[in-house]
Amino acid sequence: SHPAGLTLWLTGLSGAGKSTIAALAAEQLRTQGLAVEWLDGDELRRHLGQELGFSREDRFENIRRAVYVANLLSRQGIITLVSVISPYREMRDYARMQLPRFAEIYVDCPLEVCEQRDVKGLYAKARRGEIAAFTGISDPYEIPEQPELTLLSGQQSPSQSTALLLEWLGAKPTR
Ligand code: GGZ
Repeated sequence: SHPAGLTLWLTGLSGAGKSTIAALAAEQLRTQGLAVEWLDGDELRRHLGQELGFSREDRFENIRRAVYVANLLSRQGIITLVSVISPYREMRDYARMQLPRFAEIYVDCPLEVCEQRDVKGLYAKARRGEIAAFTGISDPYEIPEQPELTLLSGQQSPSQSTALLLEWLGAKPTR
């Protein structure tokens, strides 16, 4: 089936590899001549959510905005990758309900691995109590119950995860 207008919703912990996989997938899909956009949590917050923090309410508002933009893109037939923690089932179900074509991709990396990698030093800060309500440490992450696809990013490289995502998409994997 053709992936036009599909929203690929990448959910998972901070440091699980959502952004890296989304970036690689976007690049490869573009190479195949497909129209692709990528909405990243960090970027969304910088441009459309400067006032938002990480309370449950603010996270929901962040997701609501992401869904709004993804919807506009989807209506134009654009494949949209969305990489946001989206820690609550309710918000992912909201996205699923709002978007015409939706796939929940669980970027599954054990907390211990994310914390060991700690690319941005956020886990260390969270452990020291310098970041309140940090997902996985002092704030919940509700594991997806029936994702369309799970990528085991704790035990495989970002390019392996991306290849599996593209294979699942039925797109011709490129290297
Ligand atoms: C979780 C936080 C927090 C807290 C800052 N909890 O890995 P990153 O650093 O670069 O991306 C994370 C990003 C999370 O934004 P999202 O928009 O994806 O979250 S949500 O879907 O819940 O709205 C992380 C950083 O912001 N960050 N403080 N307290 N992640």
